[in-house]
Amino acid sequence: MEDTIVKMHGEEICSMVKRYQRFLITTHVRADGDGIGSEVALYHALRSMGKTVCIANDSPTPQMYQFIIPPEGVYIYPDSPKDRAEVVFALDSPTLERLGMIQEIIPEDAKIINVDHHISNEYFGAVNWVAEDMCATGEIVLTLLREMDIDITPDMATALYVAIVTDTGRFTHSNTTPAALRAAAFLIERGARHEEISKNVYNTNSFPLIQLRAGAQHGRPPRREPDCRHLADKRDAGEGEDQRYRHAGICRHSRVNRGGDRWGAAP
Ligand SMILES: [Mn+2]
Repeated sequence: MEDTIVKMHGEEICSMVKRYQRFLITTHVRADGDGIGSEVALYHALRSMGKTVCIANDSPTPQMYQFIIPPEGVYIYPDSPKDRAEVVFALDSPTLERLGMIQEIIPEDAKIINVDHHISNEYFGAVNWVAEDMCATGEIVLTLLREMDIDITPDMATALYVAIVTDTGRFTHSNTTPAALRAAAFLIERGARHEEISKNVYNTNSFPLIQLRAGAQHGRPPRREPDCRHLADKRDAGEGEDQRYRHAGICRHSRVNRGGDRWGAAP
């Protein structure tokens, strides 16, 4: 992304952050690694600036991402913060509707800052930083924090690494750009705990998922749909057995992820 565009967005958001005190951060329904990682990094950054900030989401945090959730926790609808937010950061969400029930708790007079990399983004914010060339919203948030001269701590770096590693499919999707790899390298320099990420996000399987994988190896159809919300947006995929395997990440095929469309190249 061109330096002038980065500067323009950086300055615009920076001046909003300076002007206001109370912030709410949210992401799309069935939050994924990019949405949650981006939220958590921005949360730590705003707190380091002395802001009042909370995260509120439509859907529960999948177990695999719990390890990056700050000790203060996140609100899951209908739980919602008492403080009225002046500014709402909507992260990784192409439309307002994709925020789900969180739309209900956004104060009418709140300014929305829309930060996203989906090609389908509807520019619904008062400020919109939509960068389709970035591999993940986490890459945009990292660029923003660097523009704002935030000292990137190991907690922020870990959250942003989760965002990038999950949205690039562990650096295998077509959005694994040189910039994505540079961002990942920078985050490890800043203390991203990548071994902890691998353990939590990729090497800890739920029992139903293990059963499903075992069944797939022996050519047996899955008996019931596993809870694999974290792996794909089911609304983007069709129905049927193949899809259920696919949700579990079992199918081997080249994946395209342009703006989060991770099943674009499915056979
Ligand atoms: Mn994303």
